[in-house]
Amino acid sequence: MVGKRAVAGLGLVLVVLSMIIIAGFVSLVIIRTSGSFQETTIQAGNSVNSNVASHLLVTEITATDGTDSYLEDVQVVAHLTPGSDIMSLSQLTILAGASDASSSYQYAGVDAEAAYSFTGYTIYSDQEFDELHAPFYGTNKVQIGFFAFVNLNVDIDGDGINETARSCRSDVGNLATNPCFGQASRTRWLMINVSSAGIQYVRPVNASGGVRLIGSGGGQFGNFLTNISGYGLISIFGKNNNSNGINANQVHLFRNPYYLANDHDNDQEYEWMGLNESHAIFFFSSDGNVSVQYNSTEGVAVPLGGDISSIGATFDKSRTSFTTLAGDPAGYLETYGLTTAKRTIDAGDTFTVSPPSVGQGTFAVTYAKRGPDYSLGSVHEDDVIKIHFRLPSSIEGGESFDIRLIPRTGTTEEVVVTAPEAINQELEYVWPVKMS
Ligand SMILES: [Ca+2]
Ligand SMILES: [Ca+2]
Ligand SMILES: [Ca+2]
Repeated sequence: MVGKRAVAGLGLVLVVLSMIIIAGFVSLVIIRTSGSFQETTIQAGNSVNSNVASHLLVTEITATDGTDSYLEDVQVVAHLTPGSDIMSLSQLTILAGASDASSSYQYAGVDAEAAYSFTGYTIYSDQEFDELHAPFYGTNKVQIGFFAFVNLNVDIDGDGINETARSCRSDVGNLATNPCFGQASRTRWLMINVSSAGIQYVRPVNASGGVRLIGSGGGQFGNFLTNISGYGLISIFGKNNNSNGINANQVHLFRNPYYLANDHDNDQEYEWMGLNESHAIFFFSSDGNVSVQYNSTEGVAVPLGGDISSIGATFDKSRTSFTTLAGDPAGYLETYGLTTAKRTIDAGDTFTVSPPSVGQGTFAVTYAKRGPDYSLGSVHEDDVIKIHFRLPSSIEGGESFDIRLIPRTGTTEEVVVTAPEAINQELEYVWPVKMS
C-alpha cells in the first residue's frame, strides 16, 4: 500500500466561509458550553438588522448511533425565546464544525422525510472507500450446456477462481439425488457454481415471473439482478429459441454494486458504482433506473489511473471531475495506491469519491411539541422543535464539535458539545451533560 493522500485546506476554507455567512446574517451570537453552562453574548460583525427578531434556544442534544463507538447524527431540541418573531425554517442556516470537517445546512423542506426515504436529511461529504474489487461484470459467449460447466469469466466472490455455469433439466425436487441430468427435455434451472459458496440454482422466468422452460418455441426468458448467495447478482435475459439451453452471453454476473453515500445528482436517490480493471463506473439515479443501467453497463466510466489486473500495479489519478450520462456535474474521483492482490484496491489506498459540492447538507425538523399556531415549515413561540442532521464527520468519545443555529435576522445560538468519553448507546445524550 502506498497510503492515503492527505486532504488539506478544505476545513479552513469552510471556517472562513462560515464566518462570512455569520457576519452577514446576524448581530448577536450566544455561545453556550456544556462544561460551565456559561452564557456569553458577543458582538459578531456589523449589525445588519436591529429589529426584534428570532432566537432559537437549544435545550437538549442527542446523537446517534453510538453502538459502533462513533456518533454521526444529531437531534437538537430547541424553542424560540420569548418575544421572538415567528421563524421560517427556510430562513435558518445551521453550521456544524468538528475537528476535521465542517458543514452548512439548509432546511430540507416539509416533505423531506418522504423525499429522503432514509432519514429526511442529507449531507455532502467525501466518501473514502475501504477494500474494493473488480471486475463487476463478466460474460462469455459459449453455450451453457448440460454436461459441463462453462467459465463465465467473472470472479464474483473474489477468491481468484472464476465462476462457472451449467444448464439443468431436472426440477428442483430431484436436485439432491440426480442433479440435472435427463428427466426432462427442457432446461429448468441454471446452475451457477460460485467457487467459494457452491452451486446456486437460478430459475429462468417469463415476463410475468412464472417458470419458463427453455428449449421449446419462442418467448422471452429472464431473471433480473437476482442475488447469488450474497456475493453478487445474476441477470439472465434471452429468447427461448435454443433447444440446448442458455447461451453464456445471455447470463451476466455482477459483483455487488458499491453504493455511494452522497446523492451526487441531487435527486434524493442514491447512486451505484462498479469497477473493472481500469475504470470506476458510476450509475446515477437521474439517468434512469440504476439497476437497469448496471445490468447493461451503461454507466459513466472514470479512469482509475492504472490497470489493477495484476499485483504490484500502481494507480494514481489526481482529483478528476465526472458527470452524469446526461452531462451534469456529478463529482470527483481521486485514487492513489499499489495493488497487493489482483483486481483489488486495498483499504489503505486512496479511493475517494466526492460529490460536486462538499460541506453542504440539509436538516429536517420534527415537532416535539406543537403550539396553538403550529404550522409545518416554521417555528412559533410555543413550538418545541427537534432538528435532525448528519454531523460533518463521525465523532468519537471525548471529541468536541460545535453547532450554530443562525437565523436570517436575530441571534445566533452556538452550542459547544463534548461527546461522552464512552460511546456505546444507540442514542447518547451529549448536551447538556447530565450530572450524576
Ligand atoms: Ca455510529
Ligand atoms: Ca470465484
Ligand atoms: Ca441520486
